[in-house]
Amino acid sequence: MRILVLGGDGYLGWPTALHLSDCGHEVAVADNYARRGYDHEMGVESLVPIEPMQVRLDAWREVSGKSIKSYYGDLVDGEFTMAMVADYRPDAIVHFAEQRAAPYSMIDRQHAVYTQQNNVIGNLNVLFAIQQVDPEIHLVKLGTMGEYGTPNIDIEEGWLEVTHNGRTDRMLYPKKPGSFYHLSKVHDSHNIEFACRIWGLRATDLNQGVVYGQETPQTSLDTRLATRFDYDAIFGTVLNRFVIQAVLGHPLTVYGTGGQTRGVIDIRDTVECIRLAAENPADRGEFRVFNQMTERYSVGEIAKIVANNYEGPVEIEYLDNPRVEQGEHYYNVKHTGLLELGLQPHLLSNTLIESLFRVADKHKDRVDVAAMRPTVNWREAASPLR
Ligand code: NAD
Ligand code: USQ
Repeated sequence: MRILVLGGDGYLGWPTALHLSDCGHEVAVADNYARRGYDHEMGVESLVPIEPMQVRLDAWREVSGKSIKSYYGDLVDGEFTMAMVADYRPDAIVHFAEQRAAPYSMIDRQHAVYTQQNNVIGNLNVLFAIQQVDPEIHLVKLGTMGEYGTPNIDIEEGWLEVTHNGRTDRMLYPKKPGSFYHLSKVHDSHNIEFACRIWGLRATDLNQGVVYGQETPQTSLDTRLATRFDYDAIFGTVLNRFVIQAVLGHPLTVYGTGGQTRGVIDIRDTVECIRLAAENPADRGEFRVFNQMTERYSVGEIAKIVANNYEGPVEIEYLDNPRVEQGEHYYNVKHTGLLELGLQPHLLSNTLIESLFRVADKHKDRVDVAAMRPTVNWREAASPLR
């Protein structure tokens, strides 16, 4: 298949492009390198050094003998998006290219507005490009488990059968997201479902949980193929952060009681889920939703797993939660769709955590310690940046 990976320079987009290429697909990546720009804005860098796109592509050609095409541009520019889709003519578009950090979207008005404009308009431009270039193209869109929030009922895969006053309908599952970023994903989901309904597009919305890990079989073939590894309080995700904190001998920063529970997934499963979704497309007119997570843990449990697996002493610090989220809640998620397509999950294991400790230890001198502490508070309209 010909697959266009939007956001192909990112933490997940780059290893996905390599995995798809390794599996024999024709792959192109597109990016505007906004993520590298947020690093400059925040004054931090990926813990693991990452190469410019051209070096990455040359290294992949050298190592695998396979070429990946690259487009440089901003999805918010509708003409660029349309021209790229018309030029590449993919069978599937995998869409990772959004501002993805909840804390970044909660810094102040400008960051909230940027996040929603970038994400919602970029996604709309992708929908229009598919409709105009070829409605057969399958859109595989990265959503998030955080779209649902933590409702006091079971979470289904995207849809809910509702009986109200004696009548029944199949409705999009009601959403209760926890940041302006997570809200942008809800808006995207509604726009995609609408496009499937009116234009007969085919789309898969992957509501992914928090990703952990840094290496995939392809990225570990050569240091030039490494993907980014964020640890700062804005872009770093919880398990990755805890691993680095343990290695530095810093306390693990659990927000609130640590009772908040999330779905999680290994980066090696992320790339495989994308392959499975792309190779098994949704039907024309179908808005298909999968909950892309393999296990659930509370934040407190994640901290204990990391602490118990580290060779040295680890302290856990319970901070006032800078976010507004439920500390204790019901959480029961259906996530069978990808398993039915053949996913064989890598569950959180000692081996994985050991490999993460190794990666963190190798690069620990690159850590900007001040960037570890949370600076963005959900209750304030504008928290000062460091
Ligand atoms: P990332 O920030 O590392 O990668 C996103 C990439 O998209 C970046 O390279 C960025 O430059 C690019 N991009 C952003 N806006 C763009 C635009 N307008 N035009 C072109 N390129 C643009 O993020 P990631 O961690 O790889 O996440 C990828 C996707 O997966 C996101 O949509 C995110 O919401 C979703 N997701 C991530 C996680 C996680 O834990 N990392 C979990 C669930 C869902
Ligand atoms: N948390 C801590 N301590 C920390 C960092 C985080 O206790 O040092 C807690 C947060 O309060 C939250 C949980 O850990 O309850 C997860 O936080 P996170 O920063 O790891 O993840 P989140 O903000 O939810 O966002 C990440 C990705 C985002 C993706 C989302 C999946 O950045 O792109 O959409 O995970 S999900 O959480 O399922 O919505």
